[in-house]
Amino acid sequence: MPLVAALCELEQSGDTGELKVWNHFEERAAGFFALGRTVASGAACAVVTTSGTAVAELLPAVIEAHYQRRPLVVISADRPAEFRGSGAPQAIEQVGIYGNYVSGSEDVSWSDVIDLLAGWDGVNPWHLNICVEESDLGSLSDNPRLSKVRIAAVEQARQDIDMRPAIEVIADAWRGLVVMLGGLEPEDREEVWHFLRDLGVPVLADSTSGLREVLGKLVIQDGDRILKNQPPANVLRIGEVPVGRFWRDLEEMTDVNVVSLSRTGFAGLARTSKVITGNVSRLVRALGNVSHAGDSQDYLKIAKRPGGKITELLESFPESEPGMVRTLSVMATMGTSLYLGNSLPIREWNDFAQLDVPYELVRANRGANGIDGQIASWLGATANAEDAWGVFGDLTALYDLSAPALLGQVECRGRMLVVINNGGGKIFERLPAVQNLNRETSDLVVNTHTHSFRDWASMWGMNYVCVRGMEGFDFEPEDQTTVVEVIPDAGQTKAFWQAWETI
Ligand SMILES: Cc1ncc(C[n+]2csc(CCOP(=O)(O)OP(=O)(O)O)c2C)c(N)n1
Repeated sequence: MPLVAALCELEQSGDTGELKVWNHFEERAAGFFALGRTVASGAACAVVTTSGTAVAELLPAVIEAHYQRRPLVVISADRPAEFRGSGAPQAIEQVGIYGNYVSGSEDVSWSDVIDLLAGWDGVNPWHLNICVEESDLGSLSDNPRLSKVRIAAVEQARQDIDMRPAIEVIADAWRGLVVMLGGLEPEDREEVWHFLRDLGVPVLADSTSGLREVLGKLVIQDGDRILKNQPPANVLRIGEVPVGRFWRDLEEMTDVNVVSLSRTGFAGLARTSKVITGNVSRLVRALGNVSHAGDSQDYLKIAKRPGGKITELLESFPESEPGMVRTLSVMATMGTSLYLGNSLPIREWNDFAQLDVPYELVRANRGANGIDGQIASWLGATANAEDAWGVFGDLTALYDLSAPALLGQVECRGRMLVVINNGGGKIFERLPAVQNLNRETSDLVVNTHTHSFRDWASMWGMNYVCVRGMEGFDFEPEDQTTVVEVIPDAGQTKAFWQAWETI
C-alpha cells in the first residue's frame, strides 16, 4: 500500500513527467505487460507487488526479460526480515527468488529506499525487495523518496569489438554463405537491410526481423528443408535466435561455421559457434563496405520450385491452418503492428505469410519461447498503438485469460486479438514421435480440448468473430478489441501437411 500510494502521488504530482502507473490484480500478467512496455519504449518498467507468492508469479516474465535483455524491475514488498522462514502469513523467501535471472538485487527496509538503482546496469532485470514494518503502513507521509535516478551508461562505446569472425565468414562466402535473420530491433532494420542488399547472399528471414517482405529475391522460401539437404559452409546469424528448424539442425552440423551478431549475446546453440555481442546496427557498420558475394550455391534457384508448389498448396487447401494463416497475413497488413505468439503461429507465419507487403512492426517473445504471458506482453508492447494485431494459439490464449483486464488502460481502437483455435497444442502433432502414440496418449501430449473463446470475449467486453471458412474473413476492425477465433479445417490441414511432405 505505501508503495502504491507513493507511486500514485508521484504520477499525480506530475513531478516525474515520464512516470505512468498501470494496474492489474494478477502479477503474472502484470509482469509480462511490464516486459512489453520495456520492449516498446526501450525504457525500464517496474512491477510493484505485495509479499508472498505474488513475487513468485513474476518469475516467468523475469526469465523472459533476462533472455531478451530487457530492463524489467521488480519492486516487491516484504514482511520484516525477522519473519523469514517463520511460516507467518504471506512471508516467503523473497530474496534471491529470481536466481541468476536478475543482474542484481537489493534487500532493504522501508527507511533505506534511496538511490537503490545505483548498482543497476539499466539493461537487465533487477530486483528490489523492500521490507515494510506494520508501523510503516500508517505513515504514508513518510513515503520513500522516490526520485529520478540516472542509470549507469547503458552500453559503453566499444571500439574493441573483434569483428574478425564475421569478416572471415563473409570472405569465405564463395564456399556457401547464408544469412539467418532473427528478430531485430526496429532501429536496426534499415542498417541490416542495406548490408544484406550489398552482400547479396541468400537470407532465411524471420517475420520478426521486419525484413522478410522487403528483401525480395534474396529470401529463400522453404529454406529449412533446402539447407538441411545441402548445408552451406557458413551461416551468419543476425539478431535474435532464429525460429526455424534449420537453426536447430545446425546443432548437429558442427562443420558448418556459425557466427552470430547479437544484441543479447546468447549463442542459441550448445555446439561451438562465435558470437559478437553489441548493438546490431553498430556491429553491421563495423563490418564496413562489403562486396557483393551472391548466391554461390544456387539456393535461390533451387528454392523457386518448392516456393511455387507451396503457393499452389495454400490455394488448394485455403481452409487448412497454413491456408488460413496466409489469408490472415493479408488482412493483417491493415494493422500498424503485429505480434506473433509462440508455437505454430510464429512458425506458420514465417513459412506461409504473404511476402509482398511489409508489416510496420513485428514482435514476439523469443527469449525463452514460453507460451505464457503472450497476450499481456502484446498489450504492454502496444499499449498506446491503434490497429494492433496479435495472433496466438489456443493454449497460449488459455494461459493468459486474465490479460484483458488491462484493456481499459490501453488503446483498443482497431485492436485485433486473433486466436487460431485448432483444439490444442498442435505443434506436437507435427512430431513423428507423437504421431506414433496411441490416441489417448497423444491427446494428453497435445492437451486436446473443445473450448471456444466466445464467452471469454464477452466476459471482458470484447467483440467476437468466429472464422470457420473463407467467407468468415470479411470482418472489420472496430473501436473496441475484437477477438477473431479462427478455426481451421482439420481435414484440410492434414491434407496440406501430407502434400507438403512430398514437395
Ligand atoms: C509456459 C510454457 N509451457 C509449455 C510450453 C511447451 N509448449 C510449447 S508449444 C505448446 C503448445 C501451444 O499450443 P497452442 O498455443 O494451442 O499453439 P499451437 O501449437 O496449436 O500452434 C506448448 C505447451 C511452453 N513453451 N511454455
